[in-house]
Amino acid sequence: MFFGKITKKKDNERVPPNQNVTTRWPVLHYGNVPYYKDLSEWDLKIYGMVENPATFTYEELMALPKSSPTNDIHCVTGWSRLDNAWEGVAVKEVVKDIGIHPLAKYVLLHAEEGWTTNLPLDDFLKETSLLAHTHNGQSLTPEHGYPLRAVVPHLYFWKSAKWLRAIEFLPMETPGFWEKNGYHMYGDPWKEERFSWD
Ligand SMILES: Nc1nc2c(c(=O)[nH]1)N[C@H]1C(S)=C(S)[C@@H](COP(=O)(O)O)O[C@H]1N2
Ligand SMILES: [Mo]
Repeated sequence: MFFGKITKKKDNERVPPNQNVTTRWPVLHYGNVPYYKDLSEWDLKIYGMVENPATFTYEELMALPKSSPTNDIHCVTGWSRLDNAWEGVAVKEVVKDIGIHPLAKYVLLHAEEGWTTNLPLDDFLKETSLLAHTHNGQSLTPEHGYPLRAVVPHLYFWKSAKWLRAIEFLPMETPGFWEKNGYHMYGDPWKEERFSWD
């Protein structure tokens, strides 16, 4: 595990409790990094409680209106990284024509190799939720989620699935990979919702 240069927690409003600011960008995940040579083999599926299930090619996603938010990320292991400039497509744009069923209340994000994470629908649909392909002007590296990762900055960073391949809309909350292994179902860094017993 590599945390880079860690500076002492800043006593200001941007850093949640018991987080340390790093200027490096640690790589953290379970499982293998996928290496894509050819994005014609890649797609993003949207399914579950929706009227119009969809499969996007990379090109189709890139044709949607672009967003370039800057935000802070907070990993449950204790590092925070401030002022990340992302480029991608806002979740709101991606789901615009999907026809989300009124009884859909949660989403499960599916990544490569069956890795998953869950979050409430309203959190996923927040203005700030993004599907990102670029970080600080550089295409995401394979280690950080190339070609596409979720960025849900108001929750701990494990909810920001790297190598995103599908979005499933659900009526009930279904724990994802880390949530099944004791991480919190919601994961608010400001309330330190790290583990399910917190
Ligand atoms: N597909 C996938 N996405 C994942 C993970 C993972 O194991 N697999 N780990 C999460 C965790 S715990 C963190 S802290 C961030 C780390 O992202 P980074 O490696 O780009 O810093 O990715 C999240 N997204
Ligand atoms: Mo994490």
